[in-house]
Amino acid sequence: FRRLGLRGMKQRLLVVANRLPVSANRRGEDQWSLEISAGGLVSALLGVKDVDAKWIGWAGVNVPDEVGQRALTRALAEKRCIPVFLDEEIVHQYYNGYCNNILWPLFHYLGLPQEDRLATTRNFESQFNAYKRANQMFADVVYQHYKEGDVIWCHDYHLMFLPKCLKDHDINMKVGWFLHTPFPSSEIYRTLPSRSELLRSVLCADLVGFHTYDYARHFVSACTRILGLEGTPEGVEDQGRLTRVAAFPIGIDSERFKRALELPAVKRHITELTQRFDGRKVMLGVDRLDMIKGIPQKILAFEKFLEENHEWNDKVVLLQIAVPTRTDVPEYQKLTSQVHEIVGRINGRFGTLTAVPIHHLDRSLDFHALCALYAVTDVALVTSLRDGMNLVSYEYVACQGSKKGVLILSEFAGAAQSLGAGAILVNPWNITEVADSIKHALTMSSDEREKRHRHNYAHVTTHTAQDWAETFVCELNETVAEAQLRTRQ
Ligand code: ADQ
Repeated sequence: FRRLGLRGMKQRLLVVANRLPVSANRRGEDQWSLEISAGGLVSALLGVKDVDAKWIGWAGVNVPDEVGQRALTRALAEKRCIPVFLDEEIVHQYYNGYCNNILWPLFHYLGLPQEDRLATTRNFESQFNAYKRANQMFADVVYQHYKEGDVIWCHDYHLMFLPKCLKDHDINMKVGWFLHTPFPSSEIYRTLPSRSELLRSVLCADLVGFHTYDYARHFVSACTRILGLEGTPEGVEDQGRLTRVAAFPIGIDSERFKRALELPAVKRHITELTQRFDGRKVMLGVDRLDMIKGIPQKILAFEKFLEENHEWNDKVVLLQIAVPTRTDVPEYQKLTSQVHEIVGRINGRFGTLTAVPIHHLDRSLDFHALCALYAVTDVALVTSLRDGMNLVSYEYVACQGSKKGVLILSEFAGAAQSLGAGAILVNPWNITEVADSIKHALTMSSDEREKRHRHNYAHVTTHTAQDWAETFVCELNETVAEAQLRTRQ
């Protein structure tokens, strides 16, 4: 924390997110095994050093008994994590219901799931009440661990009600809230029945952050149009109190990826993969299996490319690695079947006895295998229909030291704002455009590849996760200090 002048005196930071960065598995009555879990926020905060940070969140398991809760709390303490225990009913209503069925699709411009539109409307109130109850449970755990001067950093759409709970408890708490998804246009946001209550709660924070300037602008417009408040270049003003609103684009710990490429295990993977795909160009997709990631659209675009460029049929392969998420939700189950069906059809159509054009894996890869894949592939295809930022695009660039692979990137990912000059930008809904971009990427001159890569590499290595977190926390401290000064004057 150079800029904070806090070297030697660590800033205490309470990071509050829906999920802790670990998966917990019960091995006995009072035995737990813990494993660090994949995900955007986890990857970003792993890169932050020099703060005394603790995580508060749900461990992702139902632990109804006190013996289990005490044992899990002890095990998590070693990883600097503090659990919030949520029972099955609240998880169903708050997490599956309000967060994943209502806020997630709405914030990504997907609307509500078609067939349960009416059911969702009917259940709305009970799910919103559960959401508020759950946020209050997170707040209760924060109160237990809070010390004066701590910075409390609330994350994401799961915890929009938390800033209000915290400030109602103690107005002097330093509270920041950051959204990892897009904040949609106010025309979309205003359809949400609980729109005003959520906005008012978020405005209780001292600092509100988004990945891009556009998301921040949408949020300020929502506050002016829905609440009638005044938007200023600094943020939103309500009766003399200013909530600072700004863009803080996230990054990755690029050094961690660069170091990994030097490890013998990763080098072994790279050699194996290079031999395995010798003579073929390799394209890569790495996504959570979520509708926002545009996986069916990406695969259809690849099919169109094969259809129109027969000379490439046995010279290119698409590796699509998709981590299953929210597997108990029917919409996601349908998406999985749809992807399998399209992949099967294309492999049947274009495959030969010895090779298939698409390798699709429904699973997570370990960090070493992922780095090796990023390093050996010629093209990365990131075709999200909407994405707050998209860290996969950053990770790919960080691992492309020598190959200078091409990034094809959706214009609807926040990353398009930072990597747009080096990537080929596409509208993921237009499969003809994506198919043409695949051809462009595969046939691009080495000079053009080098130039594009240089731009993106410079960005990814100088705008890191650590910078992101430092800037946010620094800005939060300054915002609070300025507000205190104004009150004294
Ligand atoms: P996510 O939607 O999870 O994050 P993303 O930013 O791409 O999306 O991060 C995914 C992370 O999971 C990456 O670090 C990636 O390496 C890892 N991952 C993905 N698939 C994997 C696989 N098959 N095997 C192993 N690891 C895998 C949310 C928002 C994003 C935003 C981030 C951070 O939706 O828009 O960029 O938070 O703010």
